[in-house]
Amino acid sequence: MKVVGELFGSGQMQLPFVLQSAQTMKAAVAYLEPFMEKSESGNNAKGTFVIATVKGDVHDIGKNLVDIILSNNGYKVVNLGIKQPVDNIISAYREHNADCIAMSGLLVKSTAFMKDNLEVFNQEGITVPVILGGAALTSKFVYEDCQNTYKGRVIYGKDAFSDLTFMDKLMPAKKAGKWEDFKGFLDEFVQDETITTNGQSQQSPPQTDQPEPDTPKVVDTRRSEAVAVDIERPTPPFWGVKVLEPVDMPFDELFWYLDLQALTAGQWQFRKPQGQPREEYNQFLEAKVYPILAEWKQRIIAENLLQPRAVYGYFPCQSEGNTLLIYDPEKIKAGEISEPITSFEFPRQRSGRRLCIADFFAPKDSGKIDVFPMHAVTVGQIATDYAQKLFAADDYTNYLYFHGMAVQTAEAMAEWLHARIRRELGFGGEDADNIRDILKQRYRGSRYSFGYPACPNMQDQYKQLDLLKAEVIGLYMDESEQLYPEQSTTAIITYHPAAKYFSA
Ligand code: B12
Repeated sequence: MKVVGELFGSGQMQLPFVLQSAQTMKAAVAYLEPFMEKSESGNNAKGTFVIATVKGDVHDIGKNLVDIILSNNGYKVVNLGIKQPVDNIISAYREHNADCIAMSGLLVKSTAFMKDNLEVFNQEGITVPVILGGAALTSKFVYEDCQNTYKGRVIYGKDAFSDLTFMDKLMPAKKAGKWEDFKGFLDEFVQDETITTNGQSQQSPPQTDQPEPDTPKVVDTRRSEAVAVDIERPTPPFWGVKVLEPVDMPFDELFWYLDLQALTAGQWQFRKPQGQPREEYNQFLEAKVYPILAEWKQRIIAENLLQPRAVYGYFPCQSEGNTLLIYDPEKIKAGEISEPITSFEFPRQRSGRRLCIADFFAPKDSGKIDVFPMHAVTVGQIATDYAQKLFAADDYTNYLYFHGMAVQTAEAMAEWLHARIRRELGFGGEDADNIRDILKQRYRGSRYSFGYPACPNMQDQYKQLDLLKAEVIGLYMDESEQLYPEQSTTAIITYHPAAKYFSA
């Protein structure tokens, strides 16, 4: 495993093969254990590591990969699971006398919980190093905000091997008296002075006690000139919502929309090693990776491992400044205009084209009623249940493969349904004829999801799910803004030709 780790670190071995080795190692150890002396099989771990996904967050693949790598490299890993309140983390730390605490989380909200937890660690007198990992974290946030909060040391867990690199350095340093909880590695202390002693980074902006000048915030609500108002507004095939069951969404159609790059390089982490010619990498994909994909597509269908369900709909709307007013679809059907039943407010870019999602729809003063399509898709609770089963059975490589298939099929469903909506609105003819270009948004309009830069307000998703009546397909958002089932995603859609991804 040490050699495997080194090969992975230097980019010569890819994650699925690392997991295969770990799996083999685990099986071998399980076989040998009955023949080993107690002391050998028991407490001779290199160190103890407590890991948890923080409160409100259900994502466990990142954390579980860390667990697999560390436990198969000789560490004792106490894996607490998902949605862990700080008290549980602290009790486990105390009970196991851990050398390090690790916290994982996928969502921006989780990063705030991580910071809160660090404050509690301070109050509780905990000083051991804390590793923070997960998609929404940045090293800047960890080494500035989090380090300024925590009195001990924090480490940014960029990938599942950062923890191993750190632990392999920490444990010998502790033994040699070259680690201090407040200072970190003593032999690096001098160079590292900028972010040590009091935990204050000198690279962070200087702290002042001056209060911010109290300037009222003026919200810019003027329409963007880059977005044409006088375009034809389509008529939807129906107003209100429609439910789609597995039979409406054949897998061969859904799989056509799979983003192969995101699946193979992103989820499965079959990345092109540095220096390898593209040609050679493509051959590797053809020979090794695509057969795995073909096998999983077949298994998912044959064993019914994903249960796609979706809900989508068309809502009457008009824009007013940065706000999109939503009208009652039932009233529109009856030819009546009512007061808005709800509204969404979107941020506007501060400079450049000053884009705002509201601008893509007919303004109220045009007198026209426009159409606001939305959807919500899921591959079902079975995706989480089956992934957990594979992890529990130490079937690590298949765990990674299946989890990747499940999340990317959820994404593919979102693409598929967006394409259906374009067709139903009469814009299907503008679609690119191949998936690569479709994924580059070579079609009319755009699909946005709450939580992404153009519409970051996750709270709006409660209203969206209400309008869609998403509970009909068992899809909901809990109080910590997590969608259930886990592998689900929602979208708001605009057909306006000027609509593409942007950051507001
Ligand atoms: C695939 C994906 C999805 C999939 C699957 C998500 C899932 N269940 O795993 C689907 C399509 C379902 C999805 C849905 C949504 N997503 Co999404 N998604 C992603 C994406 C592209 C990749 C996540 C992933 O699976 N990575 C692979 C795993 C293996 O990586 P990982 O968990 O990060 O773990 C690795 C490292 O982070 C690290 N690590 C993790 N933990 C730890 C801990 C330690 C100690 C260490 C050392 C290392 C470590 O090691 C791991 C291995 O390398 C990210 C963006 C990104 N590039 O990361 C957005 C992202 C997470 N999603 C985002 C959003 C907004 C959403 C939605 C809210 C969108 C919507 N409105 O529908 C929903 C929410 C779903 C829910 N259940 O609540 C945002 C979250 C930001 C936010 N605002 O909170 C992100 C960050 C995208 C963005 N805006 O940039 N998403």
